[in-house]
Amino acid sequence: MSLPTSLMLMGAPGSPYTRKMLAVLRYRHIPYRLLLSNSPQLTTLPQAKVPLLPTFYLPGPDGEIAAVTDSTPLIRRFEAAFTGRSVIPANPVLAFLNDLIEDYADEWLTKAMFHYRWHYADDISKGAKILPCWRGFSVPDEVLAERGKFISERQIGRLRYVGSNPTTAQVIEASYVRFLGAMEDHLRLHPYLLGTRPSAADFAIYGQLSQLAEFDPTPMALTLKIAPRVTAWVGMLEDQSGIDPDDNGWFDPEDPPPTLSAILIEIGRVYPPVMLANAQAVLNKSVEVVAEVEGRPWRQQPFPYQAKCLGWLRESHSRLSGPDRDKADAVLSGTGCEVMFQ
Ligand SMILES: N[C@@H](CCC(=O)N[C@@H](CS)C(=O)NCC(=O)O)C(=O)O
Repeated sequence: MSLPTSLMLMGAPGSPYTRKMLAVLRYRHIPYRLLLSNSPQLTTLPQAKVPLLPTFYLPGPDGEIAAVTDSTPLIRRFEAAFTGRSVIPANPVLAFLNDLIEDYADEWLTKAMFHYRWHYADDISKGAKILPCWRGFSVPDEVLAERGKFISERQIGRLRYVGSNPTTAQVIEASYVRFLGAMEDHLRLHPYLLGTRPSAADFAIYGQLSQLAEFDPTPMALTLKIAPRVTAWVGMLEDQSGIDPDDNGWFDPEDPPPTLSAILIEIGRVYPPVMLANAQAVLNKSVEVVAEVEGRPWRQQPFPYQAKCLGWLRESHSRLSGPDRDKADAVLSGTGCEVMFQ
């Protein structure tokens, strides 16, 4: 079933995955209509089985409108449905690296986003004031305050899902600081992660940073202090509609710039140990994921969805032809990421 020329989605400005998708749609020149969660139009639309932001309303094989979530497969679906201005590199090795970095952003960097928002008093206070407004602010102050209290208490209770706890807080924060350093170094020389044109990986990182660098006061101040280019980049990535991408605008995966390798090394320090231990815990039906990150203990509740993410990444790796897999393995060799594909 072909997609309508204008896409309808529900989302919110405070949702990193909504921001990821909106930026992709703008860059790709795909028209859309964004509904906030208090839109009356939602009463006529189906609900997703797992209600997540963003939710897209797309025709299924029978032509019926279905509620569809999950940004990563949606980006791939839109690649097939709308031509030009692709966010997936044509080169299969680079496309694999794009998958890996996109997943790191969606599944690891989001830990920093969630942690900073619901750990520090200033951030909790801003979240509790502003997030309920995006579901309607023309209500009495007491109603907004009540909704803010409800949201913040629920989200603080969910910190355990991303693994933010007294044992891991320092690991999450140190990894965010190192990521900022690596990203700043990269942006000093290159406008995007994988070349002179944006990829899905850029938009995934942008989505998380749209909150970390532009909304939550603690990581916002930190980002500006450590990585002013990153702050500027986030402002820019939001609307890439005027960029004219060049077919030759991707890096040669056989000769990645050292600053990209440094980003992969940072990814390799934190994301593989947790993804591997999580997949094992899900497989064994364990009650807890126990891992070690940067020599420190990591403990969190198992997260079945992230075990699937690891499976998809491994499929992306095994789909490569023999020679391309060798090239991808050469890029990953020594970064720490290779352990996920052995
Ligand atoms: N894997 C999903 C993740 C989406 C997601 O976790 N969205 C968050 C908001 S950013 C959400 O809806 N959480 C549940 C809630 O807020 O009730 C994607 O890539 O779209």
